[in-house]
Amino acid sequence: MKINKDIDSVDVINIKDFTEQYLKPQKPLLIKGLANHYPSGKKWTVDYLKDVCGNVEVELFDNNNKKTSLTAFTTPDLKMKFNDYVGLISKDEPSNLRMFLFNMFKRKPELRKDFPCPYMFKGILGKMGYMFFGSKNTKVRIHQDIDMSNVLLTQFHGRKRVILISPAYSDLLYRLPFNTYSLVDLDEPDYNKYPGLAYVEANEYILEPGDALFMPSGYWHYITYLDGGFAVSYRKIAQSFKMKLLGAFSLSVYLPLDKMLSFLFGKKWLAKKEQIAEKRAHNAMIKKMMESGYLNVKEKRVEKSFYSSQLRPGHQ
Ligand SMILES: O=C(O)CCC(=O)C(=O)O
Repeated sequence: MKINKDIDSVDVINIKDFTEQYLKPQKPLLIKGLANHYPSGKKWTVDYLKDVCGNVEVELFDNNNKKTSLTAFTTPDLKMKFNDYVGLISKDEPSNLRMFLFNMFKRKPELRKDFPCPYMFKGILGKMGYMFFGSKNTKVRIHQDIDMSNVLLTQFHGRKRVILISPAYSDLLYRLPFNTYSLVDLDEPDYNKYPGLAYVEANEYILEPGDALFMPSGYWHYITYLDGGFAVSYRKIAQSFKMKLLGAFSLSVYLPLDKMLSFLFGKKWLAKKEQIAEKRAHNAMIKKMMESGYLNVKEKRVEKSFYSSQLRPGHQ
């Protein structure tokens, strides 16, 4: 896998340039210090949020819950008062509990005044701001957002490493069918099990407090909390008809179907999905090899050992 650290980054950008150069071509962008242009930039310390939201009951996801590897995270593992949760993750020991996609603005609408939807993301989803919290070393598994919307993730406290990968690599990432996540481990890519990863190109971003990352629709993201911290995301409906349709379909058909089949068949259904993902990755690799001249049409049928042992462009 090739990781590109030379990424597009700006301090300020006007709406026209953002739309023409990033939103329309669906190109990721790091906007340094965006939060500092809003009252939240200075105001939103962890203590301030504890004062405002302390009694709110928040929904938490447990990274150690093995059951969630079978399908998408949609049901929280537990609920807790915000103050208790922050107390827990502020301790020195790591915590596996994450606050994920929590609509804090619904519970505390006054917070929205401090950080309204940034100008470049205004639209019908602009009222929905979601909060994410985690402790140091927390990992957010690699996934695409199920509704396929564009995302603007703004960091307020702590640093975060984000690996972004274009949806063009979905097959080579072994995307599970009926789903928007993959079982590959990007920290320790297993090229024998997942040889397609050798063809994947990713961008790496380090978000500092105040920074915002534009993640175009369908972009895969894998996140590591370098420090304990929190962020807020705003969303904007996908640009293309194809992504809009995929988002609507994923939410209304694929997700319920996958949940039902996971409930009925558990690991057997997961194994079937993995088998389909492997087949798709195999076909995508053949295509890549043919495009680069490694293979001609007659050699189209190759053994897995061939590509796993010989072809690792940009392999780290
Ligand atoms: O920052 C996080 O914890 C996760 C963010 C994320 O996955 C998202 O915005 O879709």
